[in-house]
Amino acid sequence: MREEEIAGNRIFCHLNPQTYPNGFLHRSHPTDVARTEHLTFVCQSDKENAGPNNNWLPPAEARERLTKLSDGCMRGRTMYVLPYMMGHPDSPYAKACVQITDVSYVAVSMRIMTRLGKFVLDKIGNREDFVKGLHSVGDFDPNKRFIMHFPDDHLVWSVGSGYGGNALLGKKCFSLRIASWLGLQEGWLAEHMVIIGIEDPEGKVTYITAAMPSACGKTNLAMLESALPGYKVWTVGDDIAWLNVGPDGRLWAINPEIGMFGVAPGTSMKTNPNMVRALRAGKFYPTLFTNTGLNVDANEPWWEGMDGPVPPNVVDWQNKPWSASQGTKAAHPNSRFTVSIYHSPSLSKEFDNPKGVPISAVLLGGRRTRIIPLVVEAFNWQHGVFMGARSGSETTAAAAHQIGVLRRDPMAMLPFCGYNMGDYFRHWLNIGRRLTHPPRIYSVNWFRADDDGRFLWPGFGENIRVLKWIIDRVNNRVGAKETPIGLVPDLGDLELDGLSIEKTTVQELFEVNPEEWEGEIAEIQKFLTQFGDRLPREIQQELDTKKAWLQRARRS
Ligand code: OXD
Ligand code: MN
Repeated sequence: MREEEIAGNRIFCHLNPQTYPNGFLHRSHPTDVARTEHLTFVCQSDKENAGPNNNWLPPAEARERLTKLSDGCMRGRTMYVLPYMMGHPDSPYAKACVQITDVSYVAVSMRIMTRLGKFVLDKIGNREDFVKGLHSVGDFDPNKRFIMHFPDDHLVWSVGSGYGGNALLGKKCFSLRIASWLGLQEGWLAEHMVIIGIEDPEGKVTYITAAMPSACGKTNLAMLESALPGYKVWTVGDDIAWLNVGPDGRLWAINPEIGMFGVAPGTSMKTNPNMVRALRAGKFYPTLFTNTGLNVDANEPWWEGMDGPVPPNVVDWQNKPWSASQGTKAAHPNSRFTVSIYHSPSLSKEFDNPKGVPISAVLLGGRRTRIIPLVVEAFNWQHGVFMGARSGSETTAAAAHQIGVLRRDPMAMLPFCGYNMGDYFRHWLNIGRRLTHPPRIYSVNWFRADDDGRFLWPGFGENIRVLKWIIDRVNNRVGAKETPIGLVPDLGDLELDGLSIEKTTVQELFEVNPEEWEGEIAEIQKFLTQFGDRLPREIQQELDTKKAWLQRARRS
């Protein structure tokens, strides 16, 4: 099927220019709506270097397969050549790349997401060391879909999918999978993290990063509108952070992207008012809405969780008439917007600083309805790396798999680490040794629920209360209480004024129950054992400390 024929529609449909200036609706092929991890391969020359966390093929065999699938695939189509930089062109941490694609949607999306233009070709000149991306949708056949990475050749080759995470090769494929491998060799980290500055009432801005799996609220956190007077969150990045040890021994972060590719359903004035404003800004770049529903009378995108009543005349993401009584969703659960970060009213003035921003705290989170407290500070860097290694999350619609099951997802990087995660934990430990002023590490969880499945914590703008405690900690303004799993707030230090929350609920948010931790620790051990002798001894030590605590708890 040709690109122009998807769902019998135009590629881009103009939306209402008054309410969504420069806004376009795009509908994808109906089988092509999320990342396909089972078709994503990291073709390291040595299988052990890919690790149990990646699908692997010998590079020569992978190339042969792709060559066959790609033979003639662009015939009769338009080929777009996209030279782009990940990172500000003046940044010592930026990288030059070129992607070719046969899809206009991909070309336009890359224009929004990356610093793209002829200047990159001039920068590359005769050099060979740029990252290469080959992309074609072929005939959209899911049986002929592969996203293959060749870390040694700095090459990504993707066929059969036009979905963002599979096709915008600067994003997951390069800025995480290939970049994490480059980072291992060059001594830096490529992470699935938000970067924000938190301004306190004295005007001091403290920068933090936060790793969370896909569709767990990273973008909402990145653009958070504070519920506490005097506090303000400034957006530097909503998905990817490249972290380097600076000459001053601190950790410095840049966001290599200039756009946001976020989940639409649930986005509203309550959950992310700054995003609602950004989506309607339409200033410099177009804004794309992919697989949302359409409010036909207003010619506006529509999704579940949007403010206001359900409009009377809606078509769903496949352009079929829809009504709420049908019991289906109008917007695909992984429908997305692609929007320039420059449209965000919360954009940090440091966003284009080539040096990046200095990081004082690293948050590691996931969607856990049980066991994991609202916030826990690690005792030290090594303990923090263990917290990241043990992280898990209940799965969402961002990737094609069963939804709502717990999977371990260390540092939210399981689908994105371009090499063996045992080596990745070791790399984190090594980076920590080079930091003379390391950021503190925190485990966070906005999603703990009671026995009836109701969330205990309100989340969204109220998360500033947790961020306030964290910046108070890193600025040495408050103490903390020790538990066997780390440091938690003295409840008097957690700002709860103006929030209607029961004291018992707050206690429940921080409950550390050894009986529940028994199963958790056993599962973590099972997960980590798969890395065999690549698992650093330090991580096993941390796990053994937890086991010793449980043993003591059992005896008493
Ligand atoms: C994303 C993802 O698109 O993590 O950012 O799936
Ligand atoms: Mn992501």
